[in-house]
Amino acid sequence: AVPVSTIVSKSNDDNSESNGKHRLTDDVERIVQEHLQYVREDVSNGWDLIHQDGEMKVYRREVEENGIVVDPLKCFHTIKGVTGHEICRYFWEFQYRMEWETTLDSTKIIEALDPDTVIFFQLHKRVWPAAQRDSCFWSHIRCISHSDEDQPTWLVVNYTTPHPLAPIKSPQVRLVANVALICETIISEPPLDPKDIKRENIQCKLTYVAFVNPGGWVPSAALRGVAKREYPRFLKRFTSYVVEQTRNKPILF
Ligand code: H13
Repeated sequence: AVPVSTIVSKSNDDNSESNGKHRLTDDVERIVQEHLQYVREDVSNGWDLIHQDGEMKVYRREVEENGIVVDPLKCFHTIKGVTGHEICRYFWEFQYRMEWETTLDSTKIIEALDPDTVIFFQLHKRVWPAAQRDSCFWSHIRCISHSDEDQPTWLVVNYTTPHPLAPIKSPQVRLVANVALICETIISEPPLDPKDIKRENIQCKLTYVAFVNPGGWVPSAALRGVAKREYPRFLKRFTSYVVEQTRNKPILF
């Protein structure tokens, strides 16, 4: 694993000022708060269940903007033996990405804004009948604690942003995305001493939401077919990966 500090140059002009703010602090805050509101909204109205496999449920709403499919997606899953922090950590960290991502040709960090917020540039595999896509987005990880007794909520947000180190070079097409992974940890029959909690007593309740605009026209049916196949595949592969990786490691709360 390569530490972030060795692959990016930190502290640009408007980064990491003395108050701990950076040029995207307000955007990150706004989008995080939007996701925390949105995650509470249920899927009983207007959402189609497009995939179910055990605890995993994938819903989507069919939406087009100027003839382009931008279907919002909302997935729920429960994973035994891992915490929300572990799930979010493996999703956010650069060094694990290519081990679970099957839809990417490459990923790199082009800037670190603070210890919890980095900017990624990614090249996506050409999976649909159209040009290859790239993406450039800030990625932020956060822990929200509610009280001393309750387990905190962990979340990661990926949100498209422009960057001078990642200009759009035609004919390259850029994906526009607003994605969040939000996790809670459930502890069953908690022992008196928190140190005695075992993996068999924990599970993670995961919500994954995605708004992705393909950045240009793609045949609707093909795109919806790809999404219906790839999101469940991602959820299954990624969560199994985290279970495997953490199995014999101390629990990261
Ligand atoms: O969330 C996933 N991967 C993230 C880490 O690589 C990056 C993702 C993102 C995508 C695009 C732009 C910015 C960020 O958050 C897992 C993604 C699984 C993708 C399944 C493929 C769906 C195909 C639908 C394509 C719609 C255009």
